[in-house]
Amino acid sequence: MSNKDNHQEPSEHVKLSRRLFLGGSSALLATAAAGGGLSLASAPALASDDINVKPGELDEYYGFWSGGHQGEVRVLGVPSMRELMRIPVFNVDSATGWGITNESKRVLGDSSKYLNGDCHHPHISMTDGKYDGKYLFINDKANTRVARIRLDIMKCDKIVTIPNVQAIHGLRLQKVPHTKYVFCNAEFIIPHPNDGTNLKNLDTAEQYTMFNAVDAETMEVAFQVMVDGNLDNTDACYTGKYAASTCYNSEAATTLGGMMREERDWVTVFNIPRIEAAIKAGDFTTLGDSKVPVLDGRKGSKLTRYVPVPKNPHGLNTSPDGKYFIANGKLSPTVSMIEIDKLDDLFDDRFEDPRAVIAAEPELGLGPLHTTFDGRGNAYTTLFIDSQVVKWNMADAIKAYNGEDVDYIRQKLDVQYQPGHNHASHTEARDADGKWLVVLCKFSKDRFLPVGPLHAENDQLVDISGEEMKLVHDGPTYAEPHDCILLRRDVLNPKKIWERDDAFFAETVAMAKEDGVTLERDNKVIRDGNKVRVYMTSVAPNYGMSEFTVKQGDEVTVTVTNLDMIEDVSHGFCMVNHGVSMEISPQQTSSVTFIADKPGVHWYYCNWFCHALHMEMVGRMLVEPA
Ligand code: RUQ
Ligand code: CUA
Ligand code: CA
Repeated sequence: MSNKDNHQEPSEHVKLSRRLFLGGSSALLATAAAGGGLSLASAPALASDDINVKPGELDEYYGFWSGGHQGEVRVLGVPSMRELMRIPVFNVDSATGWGITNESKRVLGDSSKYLNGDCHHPHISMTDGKYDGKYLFINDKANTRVARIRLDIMKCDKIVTIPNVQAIHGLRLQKVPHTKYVFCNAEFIIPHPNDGTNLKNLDTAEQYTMFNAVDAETMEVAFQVMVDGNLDNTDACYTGKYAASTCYNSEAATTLGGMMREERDWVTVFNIPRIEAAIKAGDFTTLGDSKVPVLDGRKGSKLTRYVPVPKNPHGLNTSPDGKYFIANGKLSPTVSMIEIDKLDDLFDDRFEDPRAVIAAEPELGLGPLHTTFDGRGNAYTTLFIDSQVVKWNMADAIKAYNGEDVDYIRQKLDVQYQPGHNHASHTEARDADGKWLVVLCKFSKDRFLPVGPLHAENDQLVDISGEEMKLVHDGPTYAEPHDCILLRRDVLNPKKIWERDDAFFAETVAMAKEDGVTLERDNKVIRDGNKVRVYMTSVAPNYGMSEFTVKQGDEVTVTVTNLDMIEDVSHGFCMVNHGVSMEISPQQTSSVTFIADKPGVHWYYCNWFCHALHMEMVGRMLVEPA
């Protein structure tokens, strides 16, 4: 690892506590296994007592996993860690036809030309600081997008490309009073304008990146704020007033060495009410063709403050008690606790030292990346280089920072290996419940059967309900779930069959209406020049139409409406040799458009197993030669 060579030397405290702990914790486990020593038997029941979710039983939590550069979102049950569903977003999905159907292409909009994505941070909409289960939002670093998933149907319903910036990385939601804004960081500093005109004099060109806010309901970009340095991860507070982002490239460098030059970078704090007031007052500009208000939050602005923290910080996490923004040091063995109560003062012009908002800066170990919480005053930080999760106590860290002789480290747990994010149940909400911790390890090496040079990630499940963290499960996952979020199952009540008036396919329904077609009844072919629209129903194991005829070169749109009312009876539509396939679940309408470029007979078939006669659910498209 390149940053292994460059990290700061750990202090004696870190080295010592790690050594002691490694020895200590294995001894502890051995005695516990032997039934002796520290009595775990008398402790309250651990969450892991019911990790075995038996056949037919349901999990206690939904887990939403980012699919990383695979581009999708996955739904897992926790604690079983069984994968329940995949929600395609920034990828193309052969099974559901995401990226192929007209309904998905409408959501993807102009960006449907991209076949890749890189999503990291799934977050659930909130009301009054608690998950409301309405939407899940996720970033696409690869093509600078933000997507929204409707959790009632578990489909992506909106995607927006953020203008004027490159690479949306950190993404978090306003928590209070509700998720009005999706805050998202553009990571890379680019010249403005970025049209090639200043390539010859980049050194003197104006260059910056921006903090962005997307309106969670309309999914339009509400504002962009120029900053000094770059932007990595972000989070919002529980007052609705502030968001904070880490910056690892305060140097505004373009090389690895340059980005590690300074001992300190910073956390940029954004004052949301001041930003809104500035927009109201017309105190903004726009860039290029975009109408989005762009505000200047660079140093000296009243919209932002820059709090110096050590070195190349990465994760930014708000503690569920609402008290701290925690910036994770990455190249420093520390995390920096920023006291949110002091931020009003920080924005007062008379406030002199921005470092005075630091409540503590505990040393935790090597490569702290992300922190999560149990709602009982403890924090859990991943140590990438040490391959550990460290449990530490926030109040004790503050005491130690103020000179008291207390050990704030509670436990260090080896994980396998090199953890990035970790995430505890309900940890981003006021009701963090401290039961489960998912540790998303980047490397799995020897933990699974070898499957070639490309290895699975390893998402480990840790029971944190007791005093001691307890590793209970190894979960191989495909590239690369940076992050996940756990939601108690009672918060969600997804639909089991579609409603006919669902907005997801409303546009298709409207187009059928224009053709005089009632989707719930009609099987019809409508010719409109060389455009042919084929409308058919499906009821297991039949399509409403077993044959239709078009001419070579026609643009054919097939719209299928599944009239089945029975839960779980999904049909598919696959036109052989045409790259066409899609899902049509009960009461859903799906459509797909393709060119009938080959004369002859072409079978179509149902590709979701729906009935004993599923194989017989077929039809033929006859294409007359031009
Ligand atoms: S951030 S660990 Cu997007 Cu850490 Cu991936
Ligand atoms: Cu319908 Cu298989
Ligand atoms: Ca730096």
